[in-house]
Amino acid sequence: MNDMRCDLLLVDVHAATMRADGVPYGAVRDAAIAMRDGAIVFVGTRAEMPSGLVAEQTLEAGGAWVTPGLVDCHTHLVYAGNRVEEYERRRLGVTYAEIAREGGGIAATVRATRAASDDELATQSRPRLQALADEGVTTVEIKSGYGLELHAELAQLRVARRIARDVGVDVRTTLLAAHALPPEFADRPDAYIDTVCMQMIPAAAAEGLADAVDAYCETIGFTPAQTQRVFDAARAHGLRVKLHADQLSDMNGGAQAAAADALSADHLEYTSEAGVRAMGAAGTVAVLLPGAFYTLRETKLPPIDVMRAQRVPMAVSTDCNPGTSPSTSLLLMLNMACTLFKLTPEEALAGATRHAARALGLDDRGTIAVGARADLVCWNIATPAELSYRLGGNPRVGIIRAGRLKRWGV
Ligand code: DI6
Ligand code: FE
Repeated sequence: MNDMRCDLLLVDVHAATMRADGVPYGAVRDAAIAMRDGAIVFVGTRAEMPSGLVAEQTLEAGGAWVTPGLVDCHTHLVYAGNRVEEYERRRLGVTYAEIAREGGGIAATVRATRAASDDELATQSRPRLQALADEGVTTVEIKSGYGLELHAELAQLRVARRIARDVGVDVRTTLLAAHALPPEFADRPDAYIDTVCMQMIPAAAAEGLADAVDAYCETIGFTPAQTQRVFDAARAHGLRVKLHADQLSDMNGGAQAAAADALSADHLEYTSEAGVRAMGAAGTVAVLLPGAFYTLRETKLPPIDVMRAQRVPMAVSTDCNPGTSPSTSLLLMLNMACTLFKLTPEEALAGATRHAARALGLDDRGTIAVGARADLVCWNIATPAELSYRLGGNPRVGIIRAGRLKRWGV
């Protein structure tokens, strides 16, 4: 083998590559990973390492485990204020749907978000993104949906991009203007959807501010027909779609997302077997959000066994939002996905790496493989299952972003 140069060489490490190669976690013990120009150029055992490999910098990881950088593929983390009062009321017996009907819930966050300046929004949201990044998230999706009018929606997307630059993570932004009905359009949902389709989607596309479009299809959200109009407008502007589907009731959302060639359908507690089959056939990723299930004290489990049988890729995400999942810990979500949804620890980790990347349409990350983007996290753990075993705690020791050491140690 000819001489091979690399910028960074990671050794004294065990790799959970998360490649679907039949080995649990795609594990490679005593691995070496070489990176050049932001990408992985070699991964294998240290013994297999090309003999002529010359590294600018060698990092001895002290026997740590390394995984792909984590991907949090469903968040609403740009918002102002919080909903702690609503949380207290819910504990006193008022339901999420009742609060929504009274003009609280999402609408309360919309009022606070509209009232905040861009700087305030960034200042309040940045610590949430930083918390995710501290736990090894290197790619995050952030939705709008708390502006519900053109300028406030676009401001949320701009702030999402800005705080991602500040924190040093990759971001994919999603326009979720069809999240709830704003007060100006009370009782006129179709007129609001007109605005979403004819004003907001075109503007977000023209300014290059959105990578995808999402909608909240639910009895307390929008109907399947309104959702379809949003999907059609997104397609007309060259944007892929995602869907908040079947969270509180079966709206046939899984099947509708599949038919629209959606990147993902998310939540899915009430999705029917037919819906899961449609997703399997279309290759739609199922994004599981155990934080919302837990916070709402849901009892209906998403049809995980059917998803497995239909080979639907299952992602796991925080759904970080002020109402139903005020969490900034993707590792805690892995634990909940295992304990509440009965995923295996390996499925949960694939859900925050390989499958989460796919839920964002990103095929250059989510596994440790030659050619993939060199986003890696080193962990002080003895086995990869420890990442979902713990209820809290952060065993992250190091983060490599695009082939460069971003941080090492606490
Ligand atoms: N995602 C959402 O958009 C809503 N539920 C969920 O899981 C809730 C957002 C909110 O209450 O603010
Ligand atoms: Fe959500």
